[in-house]
Amino acid sequence: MHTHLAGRIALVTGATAGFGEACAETLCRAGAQVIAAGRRKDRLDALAARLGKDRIHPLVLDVRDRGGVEKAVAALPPALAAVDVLVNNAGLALGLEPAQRASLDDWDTMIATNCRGLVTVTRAVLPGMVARNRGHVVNIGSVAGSYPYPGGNVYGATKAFVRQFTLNLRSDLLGTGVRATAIEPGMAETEFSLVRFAGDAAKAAKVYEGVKPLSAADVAEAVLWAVSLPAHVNVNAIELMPVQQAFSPFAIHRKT
Ligand code: NDP
Ligand code: 8X3
Repeated sequence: MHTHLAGRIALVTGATAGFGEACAETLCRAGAQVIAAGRRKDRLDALAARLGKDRIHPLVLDVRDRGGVEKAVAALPPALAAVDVLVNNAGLALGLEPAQRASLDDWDTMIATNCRGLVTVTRAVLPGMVARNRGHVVNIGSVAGSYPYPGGNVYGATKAFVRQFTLNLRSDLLGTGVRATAIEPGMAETEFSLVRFAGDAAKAAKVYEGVKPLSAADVAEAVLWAVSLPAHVNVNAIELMPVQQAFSPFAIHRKT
């Protein structure tokens, strides 16, 4: 166990699974106190039981609930209120249908979670960071925010939002000691595909067939690196992919 984050407080959203859970564990093992947020209380409690109730503070939170987020951040115990690292990770993809067939409800949920939820938590935590002149906002984007693919429509667009919001944060935070980083992973095996395909485990497993995808721990390692650099260094963005993933050529539809 390293201890270089000792004394630092991290708030991780979506800490009940995948990247968020791995980030909570990695930051905790590096010495931080972690506020682990998510909707599934049983999983947060299990995380606290595993890593230590004095190290992990479970926070049941739906990032789409603006009032709930504002109240929860304002009500953090004084010892945990000065958040140093915010990992805005909560998010999801729903469906892989072309835009003309996709569900508008799914689109709404992705926008509400990946965009509105992310800015709501950021807006609640940021004033304290600026007042203390220290802090780091780490936003989990995706390669889907930079490269289009069929069926990526609104999901990819929400992640492009995450990338641009992160860069715009950098502009607004200039002159403060507060940092902002976008982490943009490619294919990673978590519960992501299970959620995308509404619990269809066979369809989700197919996504990773014959591939060694990124793991949640790989992504957490990138987050740890970015937040561990000296205070004068800002990593704007990290894009990472499995070696077995790359880019398609332009798609051309030819008339026959
Ligand atoms: P998982 O499905 O494994 O984890 C998603 C997490 O987000 C869960 O902890 C879930 O918690 C939480 N979450 C979802 N909706 C809400 C909400 N309304 N309020 C609070 N928490 C919520 O997926 P990943 O770990 O893969 O995904 C994490 C992030 O990484 C997402 O933003 C995703 O878009 C992004 N990403 C994923 C990639 C991949 O290939 N896996 C690649 C690139 C980016 P709960 O349900 O308990 O609330
Ligand atoms: C998750 C990766 O390629 O399924 O953001 O969109 S991808």
